[in-house]
Amino acid sequence: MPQIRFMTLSRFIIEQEKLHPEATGELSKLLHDLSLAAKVISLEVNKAGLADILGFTGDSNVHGEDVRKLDMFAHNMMFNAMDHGGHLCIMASEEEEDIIHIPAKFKVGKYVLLFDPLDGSSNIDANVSIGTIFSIFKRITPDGKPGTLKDCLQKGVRQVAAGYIVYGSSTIMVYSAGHGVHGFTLDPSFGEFLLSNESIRIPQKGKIYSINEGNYLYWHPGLKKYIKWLQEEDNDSERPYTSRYIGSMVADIHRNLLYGGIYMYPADSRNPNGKLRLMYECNPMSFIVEAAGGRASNGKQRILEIKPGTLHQRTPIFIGSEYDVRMVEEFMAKEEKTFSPGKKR
Ligand code: AHM
Ligand code: MG
Repeated sequence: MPQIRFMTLSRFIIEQEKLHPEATGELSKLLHDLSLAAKVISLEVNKAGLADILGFTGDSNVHGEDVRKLDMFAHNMMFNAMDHGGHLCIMASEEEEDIIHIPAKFKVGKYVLLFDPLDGSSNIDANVSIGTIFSIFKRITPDGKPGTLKDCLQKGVRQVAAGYIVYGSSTIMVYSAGHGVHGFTLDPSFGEFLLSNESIRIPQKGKIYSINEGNYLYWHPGLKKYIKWLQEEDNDSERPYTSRYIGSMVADIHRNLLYGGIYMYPADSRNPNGKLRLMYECNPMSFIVEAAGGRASNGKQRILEIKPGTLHQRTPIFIGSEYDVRMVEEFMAKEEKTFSPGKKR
């Protein structure tokens, strides 16, 4: 009889923990709680077309964007699943302006959680893949007390774990706690995440580029040249590349992680810092992609080395296969003097 591999996320996390005798098990429990939140959000996303949940709440979030009902549902679900475990001292969410304290009735722990509850939410109503992203740090303020903003504003390189959940044709959770990147697919029939992609490695070079080309006019001249170069024919460097852009960062990066390629959300002459948020989107995705052997930068500097100044700050991002990210950095470096981001032309 063929061997059936029945590795649930919970079992995998416990087995990983055994490899690190110094581990207290707190991070494992935290990841487990996150997977519970993911299951509930997944259920809700999947029935979105049926329930009276599509559309806007009528409010705006801290970025002045309309909040959709599912965004708020996911935000509340994450908070409710994570507030009482005793592992966290503070949280922050893309949907909330300030840091989120652990209610006084619950114990505080040594970890810090930042999350984007539902990324790519402009796609919700069209049934396109969306995702949840999370980033975990250890606190830097003294144990036993409520966490502070200082705990949240750490460089990405200090993350101890990060991950994302894609709600697509199936629901997949991908995480790394620094030892490899692993993917688990949710079996909807019995509600368990099962190991589907062990030790994911991103190809060193890809054939896919993902960027919103509608912004071409406003780009850095080096970026314009790079994209044109990708579209030229050259057998040795396997060009032209293929363009794939869902407009949902988690789904675009998940695909490129598996197949190889580059995802870009650059600065441009209208948006000097690009669009995506360092703490909720860029740091965790960069942690995952680097752990899988890839590269992530803002064009000049490693994303994980950026010192955050504010919770909701944005950064340009170039992320994916090592070779591809290096190439775009080179193209932009050559044209550096001719571009002033934020300056209208
Ligand atoms: P969101 O956090 O408001 O959902 O925005 C983030 C999303 C990313 O998932 C996606 O890659 C990007 O915005 C798409 O932006 P654009 O429509 O400008 O291409
Ligand atoms: Mg987002």
